[in-house]
Formats: sequence, C-alpha cells, structure tokens
Amino acid sequence: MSSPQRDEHDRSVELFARAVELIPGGVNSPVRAFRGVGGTPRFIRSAKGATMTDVDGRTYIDYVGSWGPMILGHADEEVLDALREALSRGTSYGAPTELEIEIAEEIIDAVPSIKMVRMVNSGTEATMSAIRLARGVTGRNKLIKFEGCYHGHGDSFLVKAGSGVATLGLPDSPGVPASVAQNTITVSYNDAVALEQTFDEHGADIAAVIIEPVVGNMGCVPPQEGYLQRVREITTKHNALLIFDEVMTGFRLARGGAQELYNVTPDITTLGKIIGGGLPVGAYGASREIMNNIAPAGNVYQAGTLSGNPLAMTAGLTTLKRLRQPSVYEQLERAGQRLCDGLSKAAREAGVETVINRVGSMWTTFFTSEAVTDWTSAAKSNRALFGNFFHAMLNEGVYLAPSQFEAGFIGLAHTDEFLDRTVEAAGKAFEAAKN
Ligand code: KE4
Repeated sequence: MSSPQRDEHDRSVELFARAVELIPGGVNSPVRAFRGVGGTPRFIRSAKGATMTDVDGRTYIDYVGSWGPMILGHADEEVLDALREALSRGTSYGAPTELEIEIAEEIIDAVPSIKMVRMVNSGTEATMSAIRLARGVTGRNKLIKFEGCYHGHGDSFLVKAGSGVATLGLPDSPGVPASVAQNTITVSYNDAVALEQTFDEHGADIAAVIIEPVVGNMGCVPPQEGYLQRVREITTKHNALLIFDEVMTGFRLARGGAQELYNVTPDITTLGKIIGGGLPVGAYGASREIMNNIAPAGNVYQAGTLSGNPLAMTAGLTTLKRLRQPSVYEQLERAGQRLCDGLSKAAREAGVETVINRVGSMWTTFFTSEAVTDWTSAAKSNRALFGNFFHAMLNEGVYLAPSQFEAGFIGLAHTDEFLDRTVEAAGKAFEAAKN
C-alpha cells in the first residue's frame, strides 16, 4: 500500500474532465461526484479486501464498500471463483434457473417474515415494486416516508429524501408530477406522535409506511427505544402495510437484518446491496398471501429482463452462505466498536465536536455537538468541517463516504491493523480539519 503522499491524483483529474463531457456530472450516480465535499472524485482501478486503488496508484482503506455490498471485502476469492465458473456457462438466459430457487431459500431462511421473494435489479426497483404491491393489496394510494430517509429514485420517494438528494440540497426532484408527490406524506423519523397524528388525519387512505429501520441515508440514525414497535402498532391499527426498507441493513446488521435486531416484523421487506455480492440486485419479499398478488401469480405487474440473473445470483448466494455464521456479526460488532471508540477519542483529543452514531458495522461521524436523531438534527452538522476531514482522511489513505449524510461500512476484511491505522489517520485528519 503506497504511503500517504501529497494529494497526487492527476489521472483522476484528467479522467473526470473527460467524464463530465459524456456523463451527467461525470458520474453514473450523483453521490460519487464529491459534490458534498468538493474536489475531484478518485477514479478507482481495482480493489481487494479492505482496500481500493485509484488510477494514480494510491491505495485507500475503503469504508464505502460500494455503498454496502462488499461485506466480505472486495474481490473475495470464493466469490470470484464462483463467478468464473458461472461465466463459463454464459451470462444471462432470460429463463428460470435453479440458482434463483437457492437464493430465495437462503433469503427466506434468514428473514422469517419473508415466505416468498421476487428478485429485481436494484434497491430502487425493489422499493418501487413494494409500494405498488402495497397499493394493489390495500386499494389505497397514500404512502408515508420519513424525512431524510432514502429509498432509491422512484418518483414517490423523491420527497424530502436523504442520501444524494440531501447531499445536493435538492428540495424535491423536478420531474415528479404533483399528482404523484401529493400521495407521499413525509413525517419526521423517531417521532411516533407525528406518525400517529398523520394516521389520525389520513389513515383510511394510507396504503403503507416505508421506513429505513436503521437510517443510513441521513447518515446513520438508529431508532430510539420502542420507536419501531410503535410504528408497527400504528400501521397495524390502521390496516396499513409496514415496509422495512432493508436494502442497506439487510444481512448487514444481522443475518435477519434490522427486523431481527429489533424484533419487529414488517409486512414487506426490501433488500439489495449485500444480496448481490457486488453485482446489480434488489429483492422484495413478504407473506405468500401478499406476494401471490404479484404477476404472473396475481395482477400487480412487475418484471425485469435481468432479474435473478445467474451472475448476480452466484455472487449473492456465495456471499450469503458466508454470512450464515453468527460469529460473522460478532466480528463486525467488535470491529465497529473498536473503530468508533478510536474515532471518538481522536476527535476529543483534537478538540473537534463530533457525535458518532453506530449500529453494528455501519456508522457516521456527525460534526455537531448535539444528538442526531432525525433529519433536523442531522442537518445541523458542520458540512464544511466534514469536507475538510474527508479530504484529510483521503490524503492519509482512508476513503470515507463523500457526504456527511451517508453511512460508512466495515467489512470482514477490515482487520484490527486497518482499523487502528484508520484511527491514527483520523488523529491527524481532525487536527488538519480544524485549520
Ligand atoms: P439502489 O437503487 O441504489 O440499488 O438502491 C436504492 C436504495 C434503497 N433503499 C436504501 C435504504 C438505500 O440505501 C438505497 C441506496 N443507497 C445509496 C447509498 N446511500 C446508494 C448509493 C448511490 O445512490 O449511488
């Protein structure tokens, strides 16, 4: 791994100049553009285990992990071997395969609330399909989401959304018809009273509540004690469906996701990221009664050319099988605690006010002095200071998510050596960020 040097990234600068002429913002997903932190995004040439190497030959300890999927680490040998074997038999058939049964069995075994599952190609497809299903099943139109939560770029979700929408400060995206946006009601996260009041007013029209059970997209914000249980009670009382968007938390926080960790059972679960092992994937699942409404078993239509494709299923199934061991989540918990204790100490010693929210192996360092429990408190963070810290860490060879409103991810390849080097880098970066 190259030692930290002057911030040399000429090749990334050159490539970015070309990219912006050909691709909107030079990227194929907004949050990659470094708009939240300034500067030039690093173009990555390769990755292995806990590290990525950019086109200028600089290697970083990576805490983005492709925004969550790379829980085993990059270029895991078992995943690559399985993909090589699958590749020798072709890349896509557009016909059913045994693999799709196997990954369905694996997901259903891991997440007891899912008795039937449909594979799609992204988290956005999963959440779009889940709300269409909820509307189809209930005959109702309104949807409740939470301010600062992000569920992909489906029209219904781009209302006070998190992730890149929050990073770019986009109020609500142009192009979403008022007729669609008016069916989305936004409530503040961790406020059960506000949710109850909304149901008192609109209850009979509300098809579903969709929630990140542990939020990653305003930065990491855990549910307060009893909150998810209240959300469950309120939705049940009003016969609305509860959708846990576990695209990020699924197989991340526990093998059964946040619903296992907090012991709350949703009606529909959406998944993505980890279940594809780094290849394009999404999924949504529920009881047989609910899922049998999906075509061709039922009338709620949803389809996809590459849904369940053999390569993503191969990478995903290989990954999920490795996550069957409970020791995996014990290791991730220990790593998360070691890293975040170190970061907190480093910030304190540098005299920088931070609040670190963590659940298992996902965390966010908020540059603020008050608790971060919802979007309002998250938005008070000092984004400029975060940006300084981000670039100082990048120069120290640590690659964080380029936004205050994103979570970081620790994987099984982050050994204590990598974690301790990260803490050491942070000590310097907090000092540098202040100046
Ligand atoms: P995709 O369509 O990006 O696969 O998934 C959308 C999605 C749905 N639900 C949750 C809880 C999510 O976190 C996401 C996507 N997460 C972002 C990271 N905050 C993906 C990164 C990006 O947009 O490039």
